[in-house]
Amino acid sequence: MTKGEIVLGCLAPHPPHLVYAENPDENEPVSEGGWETLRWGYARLARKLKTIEYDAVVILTPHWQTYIGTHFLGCDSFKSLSVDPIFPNLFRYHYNLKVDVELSEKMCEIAGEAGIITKMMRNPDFRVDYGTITSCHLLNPDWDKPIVTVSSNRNRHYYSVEVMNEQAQALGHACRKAIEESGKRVVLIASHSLSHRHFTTEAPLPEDMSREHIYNHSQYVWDMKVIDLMRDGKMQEFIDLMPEFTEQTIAETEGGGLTWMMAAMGMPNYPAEIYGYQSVIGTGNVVACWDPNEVTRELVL
Ligand code: 2X7
Ligand code: FE2
Repeated sequence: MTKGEIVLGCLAPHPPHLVYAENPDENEPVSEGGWETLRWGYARLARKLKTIEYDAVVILTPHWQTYIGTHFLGCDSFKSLSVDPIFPNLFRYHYNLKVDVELSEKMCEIAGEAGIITKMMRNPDFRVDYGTITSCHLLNPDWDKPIVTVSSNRNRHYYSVEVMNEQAQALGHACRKAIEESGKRVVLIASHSLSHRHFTTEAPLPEDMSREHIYNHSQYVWDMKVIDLMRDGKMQEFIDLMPEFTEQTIAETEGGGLTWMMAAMGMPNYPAEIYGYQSVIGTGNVVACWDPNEVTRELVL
């Protein structure tokens, strides 16, 4: 069997606002648009994804939070209505997704062998989190590839960002080994924003773009600093700065997604492709990807 590989890694933020703004058939609420800089960036990355051959998507999301170990989706499919607990006015999405259980089990097994506490989620009525649904919808609205969701263990809350950063790297190494042994071509997704201070009141019309702006200037400066590190291929430096960045901007990196993905990809030292940056209710969001293939890697923005 040929060795499996990670063919792309995407940093894909999941504000439900972006799906709401797209008005897909699956989502009940209707909008007048909004957040185009991010949505158009996503559309461009989704087009790139269509040109890549891959078997499955593996996504780590901070909205599936587990307190004992790391969990992996473990049923062939999940179908339900996902209602965002904070924004039910924006996100009531009918999903029906397929899971690559074989790959999921392999990651669970190899992470377990590495000493990580793991569990397969075998409840067919489990409600898949909106981070998975939003990032996967925006990157592949056709939903024609199986996915695996990996939960976010709450190391950051039990211990510290430093412990999260170490544990997420161990999980990344285990997932890479599992992917290689699986023989599959896999796209990874880290589903989260950067800086994460957000508004506490909603504009009367959520998509009123005259009300949208970053929460404060220091959040913006931090976001630009870490995006520059991505552009410059300095991901080890970013991961080393992760505790400081995460503490100071209350960043959603706290769930471990980016650290996990970078470790799985061998800590890229080549430039990330940047597709767009914009705030959503004050949070900082970048759509970016790491393409290990030099031939297809582009300078996008
Ligand atoms: O979960 C989110 C998020 N991460 C960012 C912005 C808005 C809402 O939900
Ligand atoms: Fe979130």
